[in-house]
Amino acid sequence: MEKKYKRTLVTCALPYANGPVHIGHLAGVYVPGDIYVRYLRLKGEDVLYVCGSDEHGVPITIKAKKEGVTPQDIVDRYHKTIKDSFTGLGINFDIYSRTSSKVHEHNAAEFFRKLYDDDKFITRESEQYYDTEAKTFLADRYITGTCPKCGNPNAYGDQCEKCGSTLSPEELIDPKSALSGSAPVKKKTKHWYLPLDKYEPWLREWILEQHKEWKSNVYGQCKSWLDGGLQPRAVSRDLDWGVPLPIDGAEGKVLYVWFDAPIGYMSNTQELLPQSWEKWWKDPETRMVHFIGKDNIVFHCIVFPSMLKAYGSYILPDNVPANEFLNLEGDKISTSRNWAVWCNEYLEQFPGQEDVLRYVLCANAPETKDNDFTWKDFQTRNNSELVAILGNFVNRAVVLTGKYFGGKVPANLKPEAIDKETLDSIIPCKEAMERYLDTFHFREAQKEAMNIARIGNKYISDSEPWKVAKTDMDRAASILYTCLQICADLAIAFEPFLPFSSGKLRKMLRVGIDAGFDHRKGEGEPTVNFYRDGESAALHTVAQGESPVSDGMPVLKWDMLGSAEILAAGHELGEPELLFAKIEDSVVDAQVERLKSIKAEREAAEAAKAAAEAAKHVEPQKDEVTFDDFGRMDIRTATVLAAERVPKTDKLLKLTIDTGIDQRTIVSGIAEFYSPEDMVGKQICILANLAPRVIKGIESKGMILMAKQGDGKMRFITPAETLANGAQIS
Ligand code: B3M
Ligand code: ZN
Repeated sequence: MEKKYKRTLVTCALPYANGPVHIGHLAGVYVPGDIYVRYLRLKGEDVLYVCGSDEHGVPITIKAKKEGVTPQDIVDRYHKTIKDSFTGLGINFDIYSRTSSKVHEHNAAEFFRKLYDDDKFITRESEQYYDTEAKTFLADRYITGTCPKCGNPNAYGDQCEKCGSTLSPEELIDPKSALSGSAPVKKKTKHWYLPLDKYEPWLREWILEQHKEWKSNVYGQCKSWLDGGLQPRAVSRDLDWGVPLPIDGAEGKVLYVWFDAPIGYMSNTQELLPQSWEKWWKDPETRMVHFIGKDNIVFHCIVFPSMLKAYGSYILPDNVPANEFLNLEGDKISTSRNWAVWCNEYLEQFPGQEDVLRYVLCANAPETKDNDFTWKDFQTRNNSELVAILGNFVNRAVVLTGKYFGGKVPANLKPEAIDKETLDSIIPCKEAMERYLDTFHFREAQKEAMNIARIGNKYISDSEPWKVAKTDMDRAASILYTCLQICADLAIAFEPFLPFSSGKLRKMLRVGIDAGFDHRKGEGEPTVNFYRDGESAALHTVAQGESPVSDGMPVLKWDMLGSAEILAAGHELGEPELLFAKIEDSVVDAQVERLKSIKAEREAAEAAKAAAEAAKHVEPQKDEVTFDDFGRMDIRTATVLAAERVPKTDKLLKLTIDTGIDQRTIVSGIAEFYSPEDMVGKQICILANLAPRVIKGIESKGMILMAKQGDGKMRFITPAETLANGAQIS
């Protein structure tokens, strides 16, 4: 029997305040977190929902350096951008604070100090990379180099963004300082370490035995970390931006950002509830759930719990439903490459369509594996699901009620079996939604909510009240009475997913919503119910004990979903309005064009950088040859007719070419630079009278002339204009 908790504390990963949030952050962390909180509140549970900006860490100092401003300037700018984005998308935290706050600095220092006084750390002298030009030690993120796992030349000392590997600076190939670009040197420095290895037996028991219910991607990553053997982890850094170590002999050192950031969840809680925060962090009747991305699993399942265990008296996370990564148009989202849909830009370009993005990101959420966002899918889901099913059904039900029954819920004058069968068929959808939402399967839960709209749409299309009304108004009354019950079901079912549209729907139905306890009021027992009035998304609180019904507006609760009657006959409706608008091709084409130009600009910049790089390494000239030596080489133009990879090789292409003299086969080592599709139809230059050779069992007659520059890439040579095949090159 699952333990029943008094309250739930939900945290969302603190976004680094070094840039705006993008759709990958939303899909991975913030939309799922918001859906879950709204659902729990709808069920009347007491939930606290906290987040804030993660304002330390090296990416911020790197950006500040690049822009010639202070780290505080950077975090002030992006803290506001991020906070506004969450508000704009209906991600309604009880508090969204920041780790540069005084409360947090005190908290993080105190947390460290207690572990220090309790002898929970070990110290180590280590050789750290030091930049002799910038005269500073280099934290992991300040070191870039080639990833040993995937060859990404721009990997960081702690992580490769391309393949997601966690790295250490020593693993990087050809490490460089991100400050001066120089090759760093090793220098002795002392740091404090949390001996994670000492917590391994306890972590094995706590995670692998007591939390088998965690998502497989989370459980699996924890298991592989534990099976790999935990190492002591440094909790201090040689940096001047962060929480200074509160001990003597640590001048110039700050807390490692991943030590201080999770304590930020606690600081957020304390800032909001200075008197009662401890019941959220120390009372075993509180359940804590962390919403994060997969690259944060080790910090939330291994490091932070070990810190809490070492400190003592704190609760531990009950679940950490981490999502995988979202890609954009088939490519990894990347802040540095501006390959992203930025939330703040979306809100500017798609006013009133916040829910469309929430819906599409939930529908494509990378819950068990990386997934992809495309603008075409965004348009299709909006037009064929939100507009054509949900919006269309609600609009027909409300407009027809206005037309035939003066905008009031008609009496159920002439019911038929199909009416009750239809309403009863919503109950399995509700039950499925509960199973999915309770286990953090939000994609499937949202599909079930849309199935309720499908049920309504089918019922109204089959029942045709607009025709029945011509001959049997009592039957039309029962049909629309049934439709309006389904509309109320939809206002409940979609509240967690589409808060803006559900608000609009409630305005049309003139109903409120029980969204649980509101901790934004701060201390003491919060107001029990609040609801959104028809006119705004502002939350009204109804004093405790007062009837939750106000102005005749019934208040919806989760357990009313699937009831036989939610809206009584005679209940007055508000004005109909369209919930969603069709998105035209031109709108998404413009977004796709934006990404294409970003990609083109980046590729041009990378090519220019590669060429500049290449220009630095020109191979010395070979030994002299005579004119006669050259005269014996027969160099011709030729065209590639067909191309294929040579099986079991990475580098070879088999090309069928037209030399103007004949058609022949050449095997060439260019497969790592060109695909077969790249080569077909291209005019190339060949050394035609090279003695034939058998390569991997294929007779190769001749050789393609290729240019190789300093970046190591090979490029074939093609005439400035298309020539006849067989043209002699001399
Ligand atoms: N700032 C987010 C990231 O790794 C990181 C989360 C901290 S949660 C305590 O992108
Ligand atoms: Zn890599």
